[in-house]
Amino acid sequence: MLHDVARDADICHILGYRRPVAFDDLLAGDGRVEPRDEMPEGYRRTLVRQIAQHAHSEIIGMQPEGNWISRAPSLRRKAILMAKVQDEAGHGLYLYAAAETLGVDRADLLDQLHTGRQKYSSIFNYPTLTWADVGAIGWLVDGAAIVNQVPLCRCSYGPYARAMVRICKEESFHQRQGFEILHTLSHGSPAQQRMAQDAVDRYWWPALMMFGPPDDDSPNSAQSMAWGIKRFSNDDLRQRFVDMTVPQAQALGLTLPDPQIAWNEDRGHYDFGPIDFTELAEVIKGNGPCNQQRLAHKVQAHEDGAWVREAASAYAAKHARPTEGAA
Ligand code: FAQ
Repeated sequence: MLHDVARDADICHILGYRRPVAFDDLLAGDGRVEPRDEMPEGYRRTLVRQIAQHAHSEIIGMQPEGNWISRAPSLRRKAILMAKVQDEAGHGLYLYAAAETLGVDRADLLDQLHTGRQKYSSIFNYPTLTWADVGAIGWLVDGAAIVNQVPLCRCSYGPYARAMVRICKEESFHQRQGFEILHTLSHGSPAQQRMAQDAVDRYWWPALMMFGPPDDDSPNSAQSMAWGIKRFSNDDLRQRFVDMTVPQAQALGLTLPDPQIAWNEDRGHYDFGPIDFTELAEVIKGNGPCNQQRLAHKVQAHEDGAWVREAASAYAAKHARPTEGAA
């Protein structure tokens, strides 16, 4: 019965109309909440917070890899990296559009990012020191992003869930290109092997922190899971990422910088060592190695792009369709 409610709701959405369905019934039937549905204010605010943070991450996340576009080791690598960085911009745009369906203004979200009132993912506050870091970001950071984001394709909020479907397909390509870069380096000269290992050594722990604080310390998780925004807890997703990544590291011939990683037959999972969550807290507070640089660069790019926004607005006004009754 509840599943019928959900299926009807989805069919109505596809046909472009929607019978009102009570919020609790939609959630109970695993249906999708759509922008015009009534929703609790806390649900709306939580979505705006998460989607905006996610959008900001995609946009700021262009910087560490963008840093290597001009220095990619071949034309092929350069073309692939440019396409990837462009994909991240696209992801940011889908996500800002999804946030706008909740009645917020994109300019306001950007202002909140630029003034430090909204967050972006901690991982983008680490520097990309060598070409191998581009591989490590693709393999580990996009790998972690996929594990976190595939369940978001089933998020209870329709526009966010639908945006995630395409984003996840693209992240999957990104993850493979990172793996391929590291595979090439780890099967190359001793210097290339060292470069690949060093990148993995530096990115492993920050990648694990991307999943957020431990469940006991995660103020938003319980409510977000009850609302069907998050489908799995931070720790469950982190474990899933470790389980997926350990065999891939073996295939690459690289070592993960954690001597405590070991298969636990009883749990059916890999054990791993303690994460230094004080580092995550410091990076979130703004004290990571690149926080200031990332934000300053973003603000500067926004200011430099003012003329583009003005030109686009002037063009739109000039070509606006006349409204009914206008001369
Ligand atoms: N960094 O109660 P929770 C990408 C904050 S992937 C910074 O557990 P929640 C792809 C959290 O906001 C990266 N802040 O929070 C790419 C909250 O603060 P608030 C982006 C963090 O929301 C690849 C507080 O700590 N992905 O961009 C972090 O339930 C390569 C308490 O935490 C997403 O955003 C962190 N790591 O769970 C692009 C995915 N962790 O707002 C370019 C969607 C926690 O209460 C290149 N988001 N915080 O003041 C999510 O799944 C969730 O928001 C979590 C956090 C899991 C990140």
